[in-house]
Amino acid sequence: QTEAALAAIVASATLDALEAQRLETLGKKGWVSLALKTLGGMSPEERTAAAPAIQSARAAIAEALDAKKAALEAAELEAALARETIDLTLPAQAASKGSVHPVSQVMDELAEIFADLGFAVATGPEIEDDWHNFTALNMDETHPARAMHDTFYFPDKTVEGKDVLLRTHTSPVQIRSMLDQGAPIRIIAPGRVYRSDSDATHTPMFHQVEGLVIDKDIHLGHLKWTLETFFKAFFEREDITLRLRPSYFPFTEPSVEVDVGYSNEGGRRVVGGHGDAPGHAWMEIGGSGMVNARVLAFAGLDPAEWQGFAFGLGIDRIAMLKYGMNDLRAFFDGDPRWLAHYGFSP
Ligand code: FA5
Repeated sequence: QTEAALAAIVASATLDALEAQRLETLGKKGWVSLALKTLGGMSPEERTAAAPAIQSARAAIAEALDAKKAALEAAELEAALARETIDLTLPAQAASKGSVHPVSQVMDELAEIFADLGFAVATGPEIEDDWHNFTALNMDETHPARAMHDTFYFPDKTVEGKDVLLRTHTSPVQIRSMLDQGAPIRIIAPGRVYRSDSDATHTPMFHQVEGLVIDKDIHLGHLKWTLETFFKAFFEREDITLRLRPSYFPFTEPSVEVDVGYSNEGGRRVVGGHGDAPGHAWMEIGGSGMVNARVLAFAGLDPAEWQGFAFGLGIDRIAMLKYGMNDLRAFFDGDPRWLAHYGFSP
């Protein structure tokens, strides 16, 4: 029986066939294992007589199984290597890599510049409630400015009795920051905002960066210095000129719109110089002002003790200015040729 088993092992052509042989001999119910078990029930004399034959059969079979297994595995490896030969002369497939999007690039840059000025980055939810997006910013239910925001509402959805919407600006982060951390505050809040609006200079999703400074004795001069210092660093030019134009926002008083001087060079807008100088003009890039006392009160701060300024800039607009792009919608087409044209390829 041992001879037959050894022959069958040697004849096994595959690892599966070999495993079947192992089960038949040394497996739990294999005949060798069963024979070994019978030794326990024998008298000492019988055992001395029978044991050596069974032990040597077991050893011979185990050895044969090991040797055949090694041989079969080696053969399998050889076959696999032969099958998987790589033809190094074939041309490689071109792999295209992604790159950082201009908007992300600008967000990183502005966070870095404001970090140097001592500003931390704050965030808030893109799905906002009516109270943070409007009411606490001094726009109650009947305020006409609400209509100007072209808001995307979630129909039939309320949270704690408040309507739910996609935030129309980053200003609700002002409220959240004041409520969360109290004063003093020095933060920027870059992020996505949504309005149902679309043409060459408006897209339904765009990006803003909010700025908020709350402290004692803060005035408009601090706002102008902060924005000027930021734009000089961002556009890497010393001749940046800002114009603060009187305006109206319910959440700031006084309110100013921020324009930056630029010139047209070969159809491309180049930031720099005084907007009233020959060949120059002003471009609006955002809103700002001193935080309205009513907003401070909504956010739990005493207006007699604290005041501050806030601004909200269109990130897509400043990215267009920096890279000389002219159609805002192209930002969101994801066309790698457009990105490569403006130098955004790896
Ligand atoms: C606001 O959103 C105010 N929250 C800004 C603010 C913050 C004022 C803090 C005072 C204090 P406005 O709607 O003007 O304001 O938008 C600000 C900027 O976002 C605009 O100047 C423009 O650069 C950009 N912007 C507005 N709508 C769009 C749009 N549809 N697509 C791209 N950019 C836009």
